Amino acid sequence: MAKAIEKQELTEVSEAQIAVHWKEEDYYQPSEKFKAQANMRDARILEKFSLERFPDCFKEYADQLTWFEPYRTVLDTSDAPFWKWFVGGKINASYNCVDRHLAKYGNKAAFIFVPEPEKEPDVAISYQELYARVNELAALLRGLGLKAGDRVTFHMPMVPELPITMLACARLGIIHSQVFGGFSGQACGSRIQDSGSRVLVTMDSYWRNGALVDHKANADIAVRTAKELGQDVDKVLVWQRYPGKYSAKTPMVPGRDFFVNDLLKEYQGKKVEPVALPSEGPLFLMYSSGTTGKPKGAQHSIAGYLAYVAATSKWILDIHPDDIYWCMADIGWITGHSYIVYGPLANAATSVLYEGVPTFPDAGRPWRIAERLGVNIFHTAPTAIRMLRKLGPQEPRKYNYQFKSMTTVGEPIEPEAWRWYYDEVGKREAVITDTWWMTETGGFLGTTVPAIQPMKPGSCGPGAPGIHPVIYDETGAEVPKGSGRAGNICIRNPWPGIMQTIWGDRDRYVKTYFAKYNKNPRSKDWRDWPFMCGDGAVQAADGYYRVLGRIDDVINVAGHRLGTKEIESACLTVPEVAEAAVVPVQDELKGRVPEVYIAVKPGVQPSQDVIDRVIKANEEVIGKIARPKHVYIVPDMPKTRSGKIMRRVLAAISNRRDVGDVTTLANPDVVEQIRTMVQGKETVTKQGALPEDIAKFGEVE
Ligand code: 6R9
Repeated sequence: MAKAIEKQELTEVSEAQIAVHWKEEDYYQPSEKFKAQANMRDARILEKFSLERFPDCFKEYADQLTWFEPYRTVLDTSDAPFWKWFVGGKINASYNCVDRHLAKYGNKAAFIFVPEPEKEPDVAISYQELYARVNELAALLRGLGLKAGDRVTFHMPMVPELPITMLACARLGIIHSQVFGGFSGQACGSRIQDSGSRVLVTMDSYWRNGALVDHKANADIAVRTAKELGQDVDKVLVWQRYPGKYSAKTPMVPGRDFFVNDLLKEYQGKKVEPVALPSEGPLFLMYSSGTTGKPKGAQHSIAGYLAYVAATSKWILDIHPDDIYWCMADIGWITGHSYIVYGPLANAATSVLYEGVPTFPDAGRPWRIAERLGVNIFHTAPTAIRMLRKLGPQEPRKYNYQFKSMTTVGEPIEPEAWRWYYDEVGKREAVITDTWWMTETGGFLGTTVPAIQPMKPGSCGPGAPGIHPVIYDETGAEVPKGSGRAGNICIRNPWPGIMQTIWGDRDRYVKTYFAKYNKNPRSKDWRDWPFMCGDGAVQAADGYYRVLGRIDDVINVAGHRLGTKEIESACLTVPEVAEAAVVPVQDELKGRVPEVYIAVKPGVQPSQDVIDRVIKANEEVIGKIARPKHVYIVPDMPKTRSGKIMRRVLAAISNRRDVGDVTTLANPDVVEQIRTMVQGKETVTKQGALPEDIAKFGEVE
């Protein structure tokens, strides 16, 4: 019986795989003006980075950095698939992002901090000042006994103290782990535990949508959660949003909590030599959602990572030292690490750091900032583009700024939103790079090289230089380009920015990213280890990829990955809940949002109170970002005869689609009950196939 069901599910998969049709979009060419000034104008770059030249082609990336000792081996594959890049070298990321720029760019702004309240002035931090502040903080951290290889967790908002703390850690080889400031204290606590951090760095408060948030409260929850999980935190270092003043209501815990600004008094003017660290030493951890509820810490290296983000910042984002570059992401996500801090700073750029919400106090805010600061490179996510378009479609016209280059990242962008970005925001002059990549990959995988390859709305483009994607079907056969068929996009070769491992879990690393398409687990040849990205994609005849979304149980909400297992276990913390299933729902602004189905325990009456507590549980365990759009209490979950919840059926219902054939389920009747509950008595089924990521949802276990 189980066999029959499996077979049926398999047939459905392949049908869904074929059902990807979209109109071919026209190309857009970069302007002559852009081409004339671009960092990368040499069309031979693609040939230079062909597979035949791999891995030596990446020497050019290593050349972007200043080395204390040169490396000996470009790529060491002896512990496949745990790749080691630029082995034998000694290097320091803080030195490469700060010290080496002092002679030429000391007085130039490294960061321009824009506070959310519009009446607060911008704060420019020169490379010289950044150097002083990073050194003092490194001295402080060293004074606390921290050293290379220790982990420190941050739960910081978007303020200059965040990159300063990152660079101070990097100076000493301390592995930083920044948890997105909008995540809850509990989410932070579980990441503290996983990384084994004994120190938490936070800030008392920050501005968000017009309110000063008491953020210190989250630190107390984080420390408590970590302790419950078995990890003690000895010290909480608290930055002050307004130095010298405490802006939170939550009391400081004596002996545990310290104001960084107080401690720093002892370290004024102190200098710390950047430690010469091995290339493959870890630089940071970035936690990301996967198919299980357990946090997954992507471990990134010093040299490979930094070389990769430095080179891609230069050639893809086209950052020159005299550009004013603004990436409106949060440093708490990989985009911010790579393309607000490390990549731009390695290129001696001026990087704008905005504290708040893009639409605060109105949809003209980003364009006012761009005009005032002379921003000429702009980088954001489709969600922000959609939001700004909806609230102020003509706002950009009112402001006198001019971008030369723009980027979109984080989720697929629909051609219509792309065109608004191009016409209105970029004023038909700026090039757009649609950069497709993920936490695990450190930097871009799919993108055009903007002066060389034309843009195509909705497609990220081909592989970035030296990145050789391939699409495999479920059986491991290559899906030919131009076939219109979707499959699992993988990268044939390693690249310097790839994560080193999942922190503390080598097996999970191999299983998650390689096991499916690796045929020989003992092989030391990189050709045997294609990297499975976790996305579905199609490749057009011209070689451009269109990324369809996640193929695993990860929901991409406004460009941020949320694990369904994490959401489901948050729901289960409400004692009345017996079972929970979460599915992605298409959303006009955020791309996807989670919708939750719960079954209550016997004897419990379904009530609004239970629903409210489920919503609250999600906000507490994960953060407001995980707030479900709806919570439905259902009489029973649709299940296979082996007892597996059919999330795909729920996803179809939530997305107003036909549920298909459910006769093989253990309880087919419940499907119609749930459908009526959600869609109403009349069938309101939408036309058209479900997007691939939703159609396939729930098939990976
Ligand atoms: C950088 C980042 C990764 C997931 C990824 C994919 C989606 C990212 C995209 C895109 C289509 C793009 N994604 N960029 N989808 N086009 N340009 O976002 O990292 O937070 O780990 O998310 O985001 O599904 O797998 P991360």
